[in-house]
Amino acid sequence: MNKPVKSDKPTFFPYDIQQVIKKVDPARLIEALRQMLRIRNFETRAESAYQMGKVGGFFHSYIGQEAIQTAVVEVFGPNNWYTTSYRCHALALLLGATPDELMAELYGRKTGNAKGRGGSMHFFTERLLGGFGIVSGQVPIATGAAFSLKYLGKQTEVSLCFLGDGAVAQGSFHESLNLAALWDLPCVYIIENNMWGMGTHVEQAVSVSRLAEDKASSYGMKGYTFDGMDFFACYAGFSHVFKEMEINRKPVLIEVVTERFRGHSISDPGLYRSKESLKSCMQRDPILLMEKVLLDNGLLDEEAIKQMDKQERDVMIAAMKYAEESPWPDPLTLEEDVFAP
Ligand SMILES: Cc1ncc(C[n+]2csc(CCOP(=O)(O)OP(=O)(O)O)c2C)c(N)n1
Repeated sequence: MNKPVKSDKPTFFPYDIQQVIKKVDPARLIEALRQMLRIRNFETRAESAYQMGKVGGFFHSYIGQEAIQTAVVEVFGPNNWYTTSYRCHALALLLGATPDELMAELYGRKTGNAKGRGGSMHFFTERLLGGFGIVSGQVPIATGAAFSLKYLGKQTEVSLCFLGDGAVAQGSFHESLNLAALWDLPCVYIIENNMWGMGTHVEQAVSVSRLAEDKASSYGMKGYTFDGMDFFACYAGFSHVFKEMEINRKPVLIEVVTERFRGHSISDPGLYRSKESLKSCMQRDPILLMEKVLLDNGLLDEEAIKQMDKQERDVMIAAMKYAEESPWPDPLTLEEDVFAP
């Protein structure tokens, strides 16, 4: 088999941490760290519930990628339309779903976010149109949301679509981006490139190495690359995109380079990558990087961080108790809210 022809390395969007610190209210930065700790603690406790046999079905952790969606929601705010893949726990938390309802959903209970019918891959909120199990299934949905916004003349809202590197090779990705560019739809496509689509490395699945920069130009869109391990890089990059979209309302394609610290799903032992390479990615843990910046700039001290982490851990332990004590759905309701064409 011929080796794919690779283009140049991506050009990371330039940013200055001090500029972000100067611009953003310190309380917002501290809140962003809290959100990242909330996501990490939710994932960690939910994993343990899974291991105890309390949770069934699929389970895809967002650990390692926390900085990205935290920065996006911080910059764009909750009053937009969001879609993502099955790796959807973090986005639901960021858009206001409570740990109680999400944990109860994982436990399959009546009080769950989707009444116990969706499980880990299908969280929703008023503005999260869903986590989607089909790779790239969310991309046409997000494009449709952007079409609706344009059709309805909603000038201040955009559609934001998260997808994995594996989705870039899908036909629906191509069709969606082509239409979005052709019709000037206000959609932000965000590829979270965590290097792996299950056990397949991105270099074996996609023929170019600059997922946004190379692909975007083929649709006549702008494309950017951000460092997904650094909240400040994401904040600066997405702020730039936000400002551009306010003016031109055109679609844009972004690659955020990141790493997942877990297997593809909870049942994946990750034998396709070495322990050493995983260990070296984990040295750039987005939470530790963010904590260091806040500490170095005197915005928080070690004790405050420890307290925050403990508070979030306690919230998740309480959520597990809530889920455990919640009723199961009544089997008589099995066919309710189920739509099959
Ligand atoms: C259309 C389709 N093909 C295959 C699968 C099986 N599958 C589930 S996840 C996955 C890998 C996707 O990787 P990526 O898009 O990089 O997202 P990540 O899991 O890394 O977040 C595959 C092939 C699927 N769910 N849908």
